[in-house]
Amino acid sequence: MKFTFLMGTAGSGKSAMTLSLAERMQSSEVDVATLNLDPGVRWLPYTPDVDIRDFINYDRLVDEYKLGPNGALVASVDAAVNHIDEMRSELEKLCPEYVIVDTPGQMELFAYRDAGAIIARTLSEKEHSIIFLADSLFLNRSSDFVSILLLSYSIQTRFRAPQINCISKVDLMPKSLYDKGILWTNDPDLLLEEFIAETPDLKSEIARRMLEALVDLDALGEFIFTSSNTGEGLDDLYAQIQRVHTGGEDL
Ligand SMILES: Nc1nc2c(ncn2[C@@H]2O[C@H](COP(=O)(O)OP(=O)(O)OP(=O)(O)O)[C@@H](O)[C@H]2O)c(=O)[nH]1
Ligand SMILES: [Mg+2]
Repeated sequence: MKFTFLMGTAGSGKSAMTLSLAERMQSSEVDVATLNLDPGVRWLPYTPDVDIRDFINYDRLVDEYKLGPNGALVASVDAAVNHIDEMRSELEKLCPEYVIVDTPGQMELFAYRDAGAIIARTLSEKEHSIIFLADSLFLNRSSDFVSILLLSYSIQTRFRAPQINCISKVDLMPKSLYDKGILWTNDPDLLLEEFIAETPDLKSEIARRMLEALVDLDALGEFIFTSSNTGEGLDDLYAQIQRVHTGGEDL
């Protein structure tokens, strides 16, 4: 079983992508299972094959420990570590080739707490990749996009797994924004030029060094433009998943 974890900012389209990516892979006769790791979610656009909500009762944690919504999510994700074996054995019964994992809306709960990396590593027995979704609205300003690159790189440092970066919801982008996004993701010099022009208060030398470091760290290259609504980019995304899991890269 190979695991790919969908991560991204709140509302970036992780759950919608879980469904559309699973359907895309199934259409190529690939055996795929879905796993929901969001304990607090009320509604999902797909029916997960394995669901953290069957093991953790978010509402009970709220009532029993008088927790607020984020406190209960923190407690839920930490508690999920105790159910890794059960979730793995549920998945093993299905014996899929790939497991697509939907993660909690509040990305920092999963990404920046130890529990997230422990779950990813242990559940997958280290056969995991990350799909990082950046909402297309972050292409409106160069400074927004640079912030997203920093966020994407911070996920790489936390999980140390092969990572595929995607822009999500590209069907919502006007053509001019789409074209600009393609230029930025392919030409760091152009992005730097606009970033410096937009942020004259930042010292341009520091901005240049920051972007250069991101480029050297491979944080910029290869953003796949995707839409769960139209299916754009899903062929590329599937090809990348196959490449990172079978192409001999370190997992
Ligand atoms: N137009 C468009 N809307 C999308 C797309 N993907 C998701 N959405 C919409 O964006 C909203 C959020 O999508 P979700 O899939 O719930 O996003 P999420 O990242 O799972 O959200 P949280 O788990 O709450 O953080 C929903 O209204 C979706 O219908 C897309 O490709 N195109
Ligand atoms: Mg979701």
